[in-house]
Amino acid sequence: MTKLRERAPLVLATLFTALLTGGPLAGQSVLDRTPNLSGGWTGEEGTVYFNFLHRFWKLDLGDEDRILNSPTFLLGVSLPGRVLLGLNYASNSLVDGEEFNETEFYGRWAFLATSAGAPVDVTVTAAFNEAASSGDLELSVGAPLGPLTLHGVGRFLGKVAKPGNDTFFDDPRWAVGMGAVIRVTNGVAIAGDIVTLTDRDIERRPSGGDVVLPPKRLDRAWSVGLQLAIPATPHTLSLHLSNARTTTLQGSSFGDGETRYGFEFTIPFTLSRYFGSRRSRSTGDAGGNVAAEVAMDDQLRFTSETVRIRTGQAVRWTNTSSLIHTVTADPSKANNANSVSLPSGAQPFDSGDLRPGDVFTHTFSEPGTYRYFCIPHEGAGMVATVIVTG
Ligand SMILES: [Cu+2]
Repeated sequence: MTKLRERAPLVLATLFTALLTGGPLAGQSVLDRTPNLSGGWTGEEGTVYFNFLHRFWKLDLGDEDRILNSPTFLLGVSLPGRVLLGLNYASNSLVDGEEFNETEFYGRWAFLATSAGAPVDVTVTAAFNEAASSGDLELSVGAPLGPLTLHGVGRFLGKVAKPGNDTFFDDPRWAVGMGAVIRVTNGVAIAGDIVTLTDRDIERRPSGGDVVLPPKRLDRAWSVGLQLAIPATPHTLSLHLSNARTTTLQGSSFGDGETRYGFEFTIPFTLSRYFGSRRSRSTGDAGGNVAAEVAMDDQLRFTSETVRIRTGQAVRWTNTSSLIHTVTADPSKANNANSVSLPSGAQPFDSGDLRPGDVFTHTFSEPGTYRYFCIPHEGAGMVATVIVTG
C-alpha cells in the first residue's frame, strides 16, 4: 500500500497528460448528480473517466493565512452491463488524520437504469477504503421527475475513522442522505445534498491506550453546487460549497464544520476510438434516398431541430456523442405527450439504443409533421421535428 500511495500521484499525472493529449470525448456529466453524491453513474461502456475535484479553505495562523486544498482524483473504467470499476485518490483527507492520503477502490453496478426504460435508477457501490481499512457499501436510488432528479443513498461504513490528536475510532456506522438536481437549461443545473451518519457520536480512544475520551459529534455533510456543461466540449464543471473534504463514501458521509470552496472537472476518454474495439452499427431501413442528416451530440441535442423533406425521402441520424441516444417517434414510450406527434396513418418507430458512432435511417412515406425524442434525454428536452411535404 505504501508503494501505491507514493506512486499514485505520478500515475495519475501521467494518465492525465495522456488523456489531455489523447483528445477527450464525452464526460460523466456533473449535470446528473450533486457535488457529494455519485448519482449512481456508471458511464458509457468502453470509456475511461478522469474527474478531478479540489476543495479549498483558509487556515488561520494568526498573522498569516494559509490556503489548504483537498484534491480527489477519480479514475474509472466503464464495463459492459452498466458496471464501473475504479479508484478515488485523495489528499488532505478527513477520513484518517494519520494516513493523510485516502485511496478508495470501488466497483459499481446499476441494476436498474432509466436509460434502459426502468422508472428509477438503482445502483450498488462496494468499496474498500484503504485509509480507514474499511469495507463500505452504498445503495443509491435516482428518480427523474421532469427537470428535477431526486437522489437517495443508504450507506454502510465498516469502520468510521476520523482524525484527532493521536486518536482512532473503528465502529461500523450507517449513513443516509438525499440530493436533488434541478436542470435549469440543457447546460446548467443547480444541485445540493445532505448526508448524515445515523449515529454521529464517535467515541475517541488515544491509540495504544485504554482511555476513552468523551464522544465527539460529527457534522452532517452537505453541499450546494452550480453544475455546468462547457459549450462545444464533452467536459462538465461543478462550482460548489461543501463541508466535506473528499467525495469517497467515507469522506462524503460527514463534515467538520468548515465550509470549503470547490470545483470538479470531468474528462472522458473513449477507448473504442483509439483501439477500434467496437464498430459503429447502422440500423433502420435501407434509406436509399437520404435527404437530411441530423447528429446527436453531447449537449443532449438533435443538431437540426427541424428538417424538411419530401414524401419517400429519408433522414439519417448519427450519434456523434459519447452518450447513448435514441430516435423515437412512439407515443407509448414518451413521458410527456408533447414529445411525440405522428401524422394520421404513420407507424410509430424507434431506433433503439444508438451508441457512439451508430447510425439510424428512417424513410418517411406519409406526409405530415413528425415530432420525435430521445428516450434517455426526453426530460432534458432532447426533442426535434421532421416535416414531410407531399
Ligand atoms: Cu439523447
